[in-house]
Amino acid sequence: MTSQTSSDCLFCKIVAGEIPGDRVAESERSIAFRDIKPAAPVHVLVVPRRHEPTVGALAAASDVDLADVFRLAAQVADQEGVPDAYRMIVNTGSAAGQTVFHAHVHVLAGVAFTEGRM
Ligand code: D5M
Repeated sequence: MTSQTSSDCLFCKIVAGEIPGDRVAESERSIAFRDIKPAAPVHVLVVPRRHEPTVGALAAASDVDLADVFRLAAQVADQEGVPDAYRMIVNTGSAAGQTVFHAHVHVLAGVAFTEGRM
């Protein structure tokens, strides 16, 4: 099911085209757009069209939508010319830095990832 939305959700509004997003890729189930506050030269958010508050909730709700988000994220890395030099980040919960409660994966590239694993 891909039609679930939340009327007060920012990313649902970008999915619906009600507010602008700098889209770089999309699939039947997911869209990818540039982060409005980029933390790296490449900083794209990949979100399911379906509204779920976290990636964990998405995983519990739909294997297909979860897989599609990660497939599109890898496609974005290819398109951006960094197929083997990118990082995916998922924040879950405000204590971990999540600010938008619609599942999303950050795709980051273009910086030297020299600091350990976090
Ligand atoms: O990441 C949420 C991210 O969403 C954060 O990096 C800013 C970004 N953001 C917020 N509003 C917009 C719009 N309108 N377009 C594009 N990107 C946006 P989190 O993991 O929840 O901290």
